Amino acid sequence: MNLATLPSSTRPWEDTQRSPARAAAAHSIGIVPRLALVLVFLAAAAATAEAAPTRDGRPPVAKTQGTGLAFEIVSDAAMLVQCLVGPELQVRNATLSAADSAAGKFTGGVDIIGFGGGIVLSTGTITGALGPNSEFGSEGKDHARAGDADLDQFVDPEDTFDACGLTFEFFTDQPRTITFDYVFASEEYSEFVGAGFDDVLAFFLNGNGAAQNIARVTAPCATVTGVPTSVDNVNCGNQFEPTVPAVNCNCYRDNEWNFAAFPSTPPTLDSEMDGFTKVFTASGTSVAGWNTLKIAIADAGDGILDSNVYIRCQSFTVPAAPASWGRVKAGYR
Ligand SMILES: [Ca+2]
Ligand SMILES: [Ca+2]
Ligand SMILES: [Ca+2]
Ligand SMILES: [Ca+2]
Repeated sequence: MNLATLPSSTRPWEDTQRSPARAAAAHSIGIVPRLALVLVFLAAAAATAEAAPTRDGRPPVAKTQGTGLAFEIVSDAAMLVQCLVGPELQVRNATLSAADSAAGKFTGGVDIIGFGGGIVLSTGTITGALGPNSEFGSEGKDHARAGDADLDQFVDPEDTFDACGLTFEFFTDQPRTITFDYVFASEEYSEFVGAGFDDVLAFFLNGNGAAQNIARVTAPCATVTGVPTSVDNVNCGNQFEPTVPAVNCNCYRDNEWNFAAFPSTPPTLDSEMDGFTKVFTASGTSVAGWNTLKIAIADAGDGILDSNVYIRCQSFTVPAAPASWGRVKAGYR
């Protein structure tokens, strides 16, 4: 099947203009047509490359904890926060809003995530990222959970789904620069780049507006820095639609099946996730006293094709503060 022959109504990636009209057109196809779109991709892959992965008629791929990534589901918000900030920083009032399998800790990430260990929040299940990459469009897990009102502003007029959020307060004696390291990954890569299904990540520091979101594309990206971190803002284009321009490609690590080759060639990172950002450092300025940080991620437009955020444990630091505040333990580098 030639994807270029599909009617335009099933080719939301056709419209490459980053405009509300494009987003509306893409979102308007809804979840059922979108599932059909995934099946179209799979059918096309099967027709053009026998070695390509398919969900139909293919034996399950064994995925084992610990051969690469290893995950531990954690539902205790305070435990997640302590992993993130370490013992020196004062924290309180940690809360977690997540599906049962959507939050936890990981190890073994040096060659995959970009750092050894940390916490992970997912719009699906955290173990869904275990390798190898068996599908270029794994549906992941639709928890049929609500989204997050604070994240909805980024996908207006559509909604978010399967939101996963960790919120806590931390203390600084005076306004301080706070930083932490993270990686965003998604199964939306690359076939839904520019298609309007831009899963949402935000780190809200002391507020819930767009200006308080410090989950942004930062150095070493050379093209568009400072924009919110998302599929559409960090990618090397859309493999199935060459007219979709790459954005911040130098900060993207592709892990997608390559259908330009015949037979298709598998990705190299030992994870189901089809694409990752490089390691970014979130940065913001605190206020004197107690501060609130809300870490949140959600599916956009529907609940499938999950995204994850990985945050390096012990990386939450206050660089100008006394040396005893915040430090990166060697095991999490
Ligand atoms: Ca994909
Ligand atoms: Ca989901
Ligand atoms: Ca995949
Ligand atoms: Ca999604």
